[in-house]
This record gives sequence, C-alpha cells and structure tokens, in this order.
Amino acid sequence: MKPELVLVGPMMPHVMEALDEDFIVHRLWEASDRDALLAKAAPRARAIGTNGHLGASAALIDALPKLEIIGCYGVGTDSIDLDHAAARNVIVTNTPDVLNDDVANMAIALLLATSRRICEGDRYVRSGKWLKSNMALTRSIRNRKMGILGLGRIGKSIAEKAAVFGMEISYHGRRKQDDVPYRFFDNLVEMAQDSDYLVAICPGGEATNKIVNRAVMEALGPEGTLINVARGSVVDEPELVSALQDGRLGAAGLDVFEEEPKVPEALLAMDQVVLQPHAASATVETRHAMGDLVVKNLRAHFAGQAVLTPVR
Ligand code: NAP
Ligand code: 8YV
Repeated sequence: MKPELVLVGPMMPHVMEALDEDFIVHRLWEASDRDALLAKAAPRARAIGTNGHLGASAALIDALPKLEIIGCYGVGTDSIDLDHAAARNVIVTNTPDVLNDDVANMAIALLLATSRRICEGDRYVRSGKWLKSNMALTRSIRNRKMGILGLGRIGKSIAEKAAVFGMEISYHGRRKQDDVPYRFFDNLVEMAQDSDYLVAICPGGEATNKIVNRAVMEALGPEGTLINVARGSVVDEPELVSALQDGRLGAAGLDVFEEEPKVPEALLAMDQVVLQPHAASATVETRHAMGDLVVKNLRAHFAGQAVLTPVR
C-alpha cells in the first residue's frame, strides 16, 4: 500500500509524476473544501509536500495526526512552523545548495541591472527617447563595496561572483566566520554605512523581521543600492518606498516582497527600481534539481533511510 501525502500546491510535472508513482497524493490546492480533504486524508496521510510560499502551519500539521515528514520545495522554511513540527516529531526537509548558483546569479543580475540601469535603458530605446538624446551615464561596480546580510550557502556564492567583478566584500551575520576572507561587521547599520550595495540573503522569520529598517537604508544612503533576494519580511517595505521616493536611498533590486504577489504601487513607477517576481531560483535546471531533492528526501524516509537534507 502506497503511503499517503498531502500536496499543498502544484509542483513541476516530473515531480508530480514521481510523487504519483510512490504515493497516494491528495491535491490540497484543487480541493473546493480544504477541511473536507484534510479530514479524508487525516487517518492515513504521513507526508506533506509544500513550498517556501505556502509552507505548513501548526493547524495544517495538527490536521494530520499520522504526519511524519514535510518536504519543502525551497531552502527557506520561514513559512513552516518548525517548532510545532519538532514538537510533533515531524521531520522537515528543504532544498539547500542545488539553488545557490542561480539565486546568486539573480543577485548579480539585479546588481548589474540597477547599477547599469539595464531596464531603464531598454525602456529608453523602446520609447524612442534615444532618438532625441543619449541616456545619462550609469555606475561601474568595479572597486565598489558590497555588504552581504547573511553569508551562508547562497551569500558565499554571491561573494565569490561579486569578487570576480572587482568588488570589495563584507558581511553581517550573528557571528564572525573564521574561514572567509571578507570583513565582518557585527552591526548592520555600520556595514550599510560602509557599503555601496547591500545584498540581503539571510532567512526570513521573526529574528530578521524588518532588519533592513530606516536606519539601515539611510546608512546605505542616496548613492546606495539595496538588493533583496532573501524574503520580503526582511525589509521594512513602507520605509523602503519612502526612502526611494525621498532620494534617501539611491536604488533597489527586488526579487521578494512582503505580500507576494502584491508589490507596492509606488515602486512600479520608479526608474531606479528593478523588480522580479520571486524568480531567483526559477530556472528549468534549478527547479528540476529542487524537485528531485524533494522526491529523494520523501523516498528515503519511506524506505526507512535517513533523509538527505533535514532542516535543523
Ligand atoms: P544559509 O546557508 O542558512 O545562510 C543563511 C545566512 O544568514 C547565514 O550565514 C546566517 O549566518 C545568516 N543569518 C541567519 N540568521 C540571521 C540573523 N538573525 N541576522 C543576520 N544574519 C542571519 O541559507 P541559504 O541557503 O544561503 O538561504 C538563505 C535564504 O535565502 C533562505 O532562507 C531564503 O529565505 C532565501 N532564498 C530566497 C530565494 C529567492 O527565490 N529569492 C531562493 C533561495 C533562498 P549566522 O548564522 O552567522 O547568523
Ligand atoms: C522558491 C525560495 O521560489 O528556496 C527558497 O527559499 O524562496 C525559492 O527558491 C520557493 O521556495 C518556491 O516557492
């Protein structure tokens, strides 16, 4: 008898096929009555498949008394109630490392797009403005300073790539790392003060909620740029909008937002802002690898083996 799994949202077709092979899958997002589907699955469902956006609340975990494992399609687990899962002895897995390269590439793409004003240049050509005059000069990134908030797996990949462009790297986190060649700041405002670009790539959740606040943005300053590929919750979004409006912050490259897929209206009209629809890991190759890892973790667990990438 196949184990039963509640799938919170759709995954790539090859992942769904693989899950269908090994599990009886309850498709929660398709249910007109979620509670009824959960009540039907409850006596037997031993797994949840979810993603970083949909997560797994304490209520969802409690709706499934036989739950053993949650497989998250994504590395960030801030939308999963990890404490509650631990209290219920439920294993949580995520998809670390396989997405480092593409997420770091998105940070670099946003860095170049904001400094070289790529999207504005594109609009300049399309609108015919170039026929009347040349666009204003942009900024080089060589010899400029990047402060990384969260020098973890992805942060380190961003640092390596930025170093190739000739940038000077520093980082802020809860502790100094002895095995990296970058300058450590134990104070985020001080790092922002010292940086031309601040790249946020730490986890979301309570500990980092609005950690990029007004003081940090003002320290970054009118010539400074904020790149956020972490979580929308990490940045005080109303303060970001007003800092950009007032020119207290120079520019922003944003992949993530507080209330996705909603984006503050004011940002849409700003030429100094480059926006992405939470797409940093969204390449065919990386999403494929993430999906494979979700399946491998679930298969390992139900084969009586240790999971590959447990959280905590
Ligand atoms: P990771 O390896 O765990 O690295 C996280 C880093 O953040 C660590 O260096 C950690 O350093 C630092 N950190 C943790 N808590 C902190 C705090 N309270 N204050 C300051 N720094 C803190 O994680 P990762 O795999 O690089 O992923 C990082 C995050 O990126 C994910 O959690 C996710 O939210 C986000 N992400 C976004 C996308 C996207 O599509 N935009 C894709 C993938 C990941 P210390 O332990 O020294 O503090
Ligand atoms: C995914 C992410 O887009 O891994 C993460 O933390 O934010 C992204 O890779 C997301 O988890 C899919 O919903």
